Amino acid sequence: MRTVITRLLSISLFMLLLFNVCKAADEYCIPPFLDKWGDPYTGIVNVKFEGETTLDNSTPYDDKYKYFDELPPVELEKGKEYNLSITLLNTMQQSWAKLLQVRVWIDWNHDFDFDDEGEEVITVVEDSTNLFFEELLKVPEGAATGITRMRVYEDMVFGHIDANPCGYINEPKESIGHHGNVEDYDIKITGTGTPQPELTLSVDTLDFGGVVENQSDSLTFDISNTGSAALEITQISVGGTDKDYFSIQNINLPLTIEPGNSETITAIFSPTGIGNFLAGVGIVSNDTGGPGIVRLAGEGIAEPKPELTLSVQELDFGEIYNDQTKQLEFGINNSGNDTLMVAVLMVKGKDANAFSLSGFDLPLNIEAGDSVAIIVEFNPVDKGDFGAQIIIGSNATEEPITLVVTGKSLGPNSVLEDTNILSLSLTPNPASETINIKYDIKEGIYEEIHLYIVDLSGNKVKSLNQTREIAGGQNITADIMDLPAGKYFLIIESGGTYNNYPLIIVR
Ligand SMILES: [Ca+2]
Ligand SMILES: [Ca+2]
Repeated sequence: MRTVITRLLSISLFMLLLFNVCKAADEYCIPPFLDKWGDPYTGIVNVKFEGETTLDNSTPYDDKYKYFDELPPVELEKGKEYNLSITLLNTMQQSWAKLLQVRVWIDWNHDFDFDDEGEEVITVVEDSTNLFFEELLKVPEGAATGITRMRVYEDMVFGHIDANPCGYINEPKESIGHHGNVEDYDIKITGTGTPQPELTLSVDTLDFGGVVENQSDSLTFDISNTGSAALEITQISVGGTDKDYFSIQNINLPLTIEPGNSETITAIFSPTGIGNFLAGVGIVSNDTGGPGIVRLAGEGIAEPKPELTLSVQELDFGEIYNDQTKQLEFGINNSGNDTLMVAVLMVKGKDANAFSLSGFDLPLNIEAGDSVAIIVEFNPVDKGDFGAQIIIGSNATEEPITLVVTGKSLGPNSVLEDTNILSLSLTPNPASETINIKYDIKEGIYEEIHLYIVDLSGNKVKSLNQTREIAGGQNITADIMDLPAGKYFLIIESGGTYNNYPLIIVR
């Protein structure tokens, strides 16, 4: 491991050295003059730069490329303006040969090239027969202090494409200025520049996330002045497609922020609809870098509320006997987007005692999208029709809602009117395969007992037993598979009296 680290370290050091060597070797490109191409028909005969010190250099027109490093550098102060003039000579008399082009580059950031923004300070191309050019040049506030380079270029227009500082664009092998002249000068940049304000924002985007429709939320951001002069803010405004959903808390303008200080701005999102909304805050100031912009994003969402729905419109238990119970279920569903809280769940009405509810505790909380099954039991104590209402009180509705429950009792499963029979039970009922009949006969009865099944029209559909029984308990099991589903009566006949017992057959 140590070896690897040492090797890595060595490589790093080597790269660092190489980098420094390369850096030390940095110098400006020399325009690739090809002497065999053309004669210097035109050229620069004077360059005058009136800086804090003045350059006034007269030269032959035909000196092609020359770096005048023996001359003292022209001193320029950051932020100031200076006049630069160039005088040319053209030995050609033909009209086509009189058109001249001039470019001047200054390596303001001193990175040994002339390619950075603002470094081509003079551009005159194609339409000039002038032999004298001058321009007032402003030294950028951000220029690097120290010695740097200016390159002055001149050539005939005709037959030559646009130049760059190191050759012709797209044709690097062609000599730059091969009917003209290129001159390099040293420039010395001094000064601290004019203090400038600089607007810096604490965020690019304020994302409000979800805000309930017709409610508001606010977020803040800071405008800081990271420059060296007072920042004057003249306008803060909201723009963009959804600007109506956003606003800025009132602030007095113009607003001055001293260097190093900041101001907190409050943005407000007030969705009056549902959906995603985008806008932006634009901040206009004396920072020349353009307005500051903070993007605004937010989503209008529906107000959270529970919504109660029932799985059934009503509950009908149908028909059962008194000594039976029957259970049915219904579901309470929450189809809303907030928790449903059921505080009241009870049976009311004249027959409330015949019904009971189970399967829950109160208060019953049902999360959004969930449902709970409620068990309702019907246990009638008398023959007849029963009706009641299940009352459901919750935070979903102003008034409790009701669910109607009904059921019918066919009466006791075994009631004996025949004085010869003490008791009878018929199970199961409803039945599907077999029925079991138990009955007791009084002491001293010698009548024949007939048991049979009739349909609703009174037709005998099945005979079960016909015997003269002795007193005591009797037990008959009968197959009813051959009878279709429906309502029947079990008839027990004894001594000329008949008793009917409802029988329901289900399939
Ligand atoms: Ca010259
Ligand atoms: Ca540069």
